[in-house]
Amino acid sequence: MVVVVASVTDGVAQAAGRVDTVQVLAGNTNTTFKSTGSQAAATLTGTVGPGFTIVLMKGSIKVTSLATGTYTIVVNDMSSHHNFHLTGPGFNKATSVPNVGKTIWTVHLRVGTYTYVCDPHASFMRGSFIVQ
Ligand SMILES: [Cu+2]
Repeated sequence: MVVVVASVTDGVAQAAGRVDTVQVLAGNTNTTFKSTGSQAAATLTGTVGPGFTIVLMKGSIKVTSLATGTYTIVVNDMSSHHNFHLTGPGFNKATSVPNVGKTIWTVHLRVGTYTYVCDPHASFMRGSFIVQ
């Protein structure tokens, strides 16, 4: 398992754990993580609620860009009024709105744009990231 704890400060990436490549592009807003196929899937964490917030993180960093590959996504649905719905090339899964709790997905990310929303509030509870 790859455990990544990374922070980016003034363009300097600091990582603890086994990281094959940490590539920092244009400061702290465009960070690409890459892991090799011989390792277990890296873990992303999606969180929706309890308020009107939805986010996908890798460690302490909001995901904006990822390398292709297999990832484990742990979704924490913390509200019976929201859900977490991820769509993109080859993937379309959602948690239910009334249910709360943890859901784990395995996703094979392909080149393209992935978007996550809360379906009842998709106009403003949303985010996206690119896979390249
Ligand atoms: Cu919502």
